[in-house]
Amino acid sequence: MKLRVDLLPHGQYPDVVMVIDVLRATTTAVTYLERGADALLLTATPDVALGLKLGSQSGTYALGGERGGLPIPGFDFGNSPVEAAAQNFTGRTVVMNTTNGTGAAHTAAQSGKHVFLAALTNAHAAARRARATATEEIAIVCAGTDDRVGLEDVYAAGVLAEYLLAMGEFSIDDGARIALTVRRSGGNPLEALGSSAHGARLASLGLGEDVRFAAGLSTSTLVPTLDTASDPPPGTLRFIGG
Ligand code: 3SL
Ligand code: MG
Repeated sequence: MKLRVDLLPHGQYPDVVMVIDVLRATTTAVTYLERGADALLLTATPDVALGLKLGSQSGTYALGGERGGLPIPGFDFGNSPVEAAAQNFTGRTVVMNTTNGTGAAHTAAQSGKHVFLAALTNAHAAARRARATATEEIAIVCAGTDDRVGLEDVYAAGVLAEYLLAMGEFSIDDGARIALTVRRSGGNPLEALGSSAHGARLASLGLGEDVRFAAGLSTSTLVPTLDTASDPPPGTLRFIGG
């Protein structure tokens, strides 16, 4: 079995792919499902999300997302796991659009056979699911920030790689070796996330509690899973809890 870590999204994914945007999109996605959401629709653009809401009965969709870390005008929520954890989304579908994380999921879904969203909060469950599903390769794809590598995502990829290596034999690529090195030298999750450029930026926006939340290790067993059995609205990917 091959284990590969892409420090930024690119390329083809023939088998299992786990998308990571620890700060904050995939952490928030896990939280929406934890808080009862029926499903998540990750949109290609904010306008797709706003259009869905306009064309639906009030209350069907809750819109969550950000630009520059701040809520998008017309959306109901930002991209905050702390905010999401304080809500109850039972019976609602959450529609998400974020700067990097939702786009990384769209890139992965172009070729990936099985697509999961991973964060530190669901790291052990995501690794277990990937190991149980893969037949050939597990790819861990870091979203990064604006086409630049993010320390927080590479650190989380290293955590996932550690879990996977404890579950069986893998041949690993250089990306996985880099992620493991970052994990082993990066301190604890809060130190790693807090010292990243994006962690510092969120703290400067008064969103340091989100960084703390995102550093929680394996606190959830929910693994957002791309639903390939149903046809989602155009321009969206549908993830359900698994
Ligand atoms: O880039 C993204 O998709 C976001 O997760 C960034 S932020 O942490 O919400 O600013
Ligand atoms: Mg990020």
